[in-house]
Amino acid sequence: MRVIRASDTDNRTSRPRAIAPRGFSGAAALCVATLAAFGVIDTAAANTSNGYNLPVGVTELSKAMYGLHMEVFWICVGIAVVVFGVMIYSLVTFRHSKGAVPDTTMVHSTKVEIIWTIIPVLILVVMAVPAADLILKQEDTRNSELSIRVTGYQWKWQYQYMNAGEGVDFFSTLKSDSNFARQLDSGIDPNTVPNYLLDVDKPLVIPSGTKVRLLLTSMDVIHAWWVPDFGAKRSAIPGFISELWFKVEPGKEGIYRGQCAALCGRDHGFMPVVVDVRTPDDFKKWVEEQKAAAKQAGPLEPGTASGVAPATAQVLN
Ligand SMILES: [Cu+2]
Repeated sequence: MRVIRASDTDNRTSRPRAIAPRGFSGAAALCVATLAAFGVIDTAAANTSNGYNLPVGVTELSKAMYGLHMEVFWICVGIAVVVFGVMIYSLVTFRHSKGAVPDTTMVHSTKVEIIWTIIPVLILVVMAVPAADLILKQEDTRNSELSIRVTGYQWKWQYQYMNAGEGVDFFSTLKSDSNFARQLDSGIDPNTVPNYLLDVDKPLVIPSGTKVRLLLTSMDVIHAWWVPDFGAKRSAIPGFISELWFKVEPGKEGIYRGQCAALCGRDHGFMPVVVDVRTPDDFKKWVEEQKAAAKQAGPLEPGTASGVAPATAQVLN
């Protein structure tokens, strides 16, 4: 049985996509991961994670998160090298077959206990200070230039613009080609569907170089809005409004993809997030187009979002 929602219209943008190709071969991905881990290549331009590490992303926050993550990673590597180094050296050098005799003088040593307490505390402090600083930065939604209310539904997103985009209001649902291919016995090979389950009929459009604040809530169950390349992930909880902000660097315009990150029911895997980042001028034009289209469509019934057909479903056998 196939269900086609009336809002499943094809709204494919002809703009170039910044996403890395899917179906990356294992060896190539491993090379990229290795090179990226050592900072030899800049994976930020590729839009997605290489599958082995966090994506560097395209926002100030995502880059700071990546930096902190790598800092902690290298501290862990350092600890592992020291601990395993001492362990392996001791096992080899002082092995029984070489006539080693257990040292009975170090059964208890206050000096050693103080040292092995202070060193881990210092390491934790070294990691906690930048982590706390970054958390505070993440929560600081002051001076945002564009606010958008994001409401999660089973299983789609609604975007309602404020500030410069006031009046723009639409739903974003799984794109029809993915929706057809996902149906049981559809006969469609998902590998032939571009951006399978990661594409929508109408993406969220935002300007680059602008501090965008999302006000997240939900109309039914807990959802989570997540775009890895923005370093942005937050729960959308019914009855609550949570905030999230990001600022995409100028020059990083393109399509960015994410998913609902909270298990929100049967079709949890079918409510992707797609963000189309445009230059501020292109964004202004887009807002004007949306407003003109809404005007042309005439007054809306209360509670209906503009730019979207009524949420009726047509059932095909
Ligand atoms: Cu969800």
